[in-house]
Amino acid sequence: MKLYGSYTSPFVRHCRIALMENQVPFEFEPTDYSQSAANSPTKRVPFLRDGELFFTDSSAILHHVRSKADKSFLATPGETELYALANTALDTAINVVLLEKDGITEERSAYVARQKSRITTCLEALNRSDFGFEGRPSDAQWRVACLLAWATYRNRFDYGRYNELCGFLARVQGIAEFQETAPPPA
Ligand SMILES: N[C@@H](CCC(=O)N[C@@H](CS)C(=O)NCC(=O)O)C(=O)O
Repeated sequence: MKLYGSYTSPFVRHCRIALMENQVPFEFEPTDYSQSAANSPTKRVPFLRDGELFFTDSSAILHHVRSKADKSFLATPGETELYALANTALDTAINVVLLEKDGITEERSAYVARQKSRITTCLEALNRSDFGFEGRPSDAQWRVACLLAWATYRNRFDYGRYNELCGFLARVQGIAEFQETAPPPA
């Protein structure tokens, strides 16, 4: 099994965490923009090859990895909702970064302003969620952890006022797989 990605992508990080948690042996292939454009129809990372199987999105990869270990992926509608909220915030935040790199800021684009406001409302909703876990975080909780750690790493939105989120992240920081998949110093 080969996972293609970067050490800085939060989507890739979540997949690496799941592979480590479930002790699924895999090779990691560092993949840049031009390689992802050439090798995946989404032109994004992660993507994963497992024999004849090919997955082009972290959610499909996670589902595959959990299934291989006889574990469920997003077991309840509530977990799916939490995962979707975190995923929307993450996808939106990355979109804003990439547009800003091209000079398209909220001052120039009403849609970028809407995207930024979407991140805030998603964080508010996430902060009202339940972050209790025993043993291992769920995939929805892992996605939230990857989102928050990415925001810190890339110096993006400030979530310091969201106590539930901060408390949860502090607890997750102690887990070996989260520490081992931390992005390299910027
Ligand atoms: N929905 C995708 C999102 C993946 C994604 O946005 N990856 C970013 C890196 S963090 C990427 O490759 N972006 C390149 C681009 O947008 O062209 C997933 O869950 O795998």
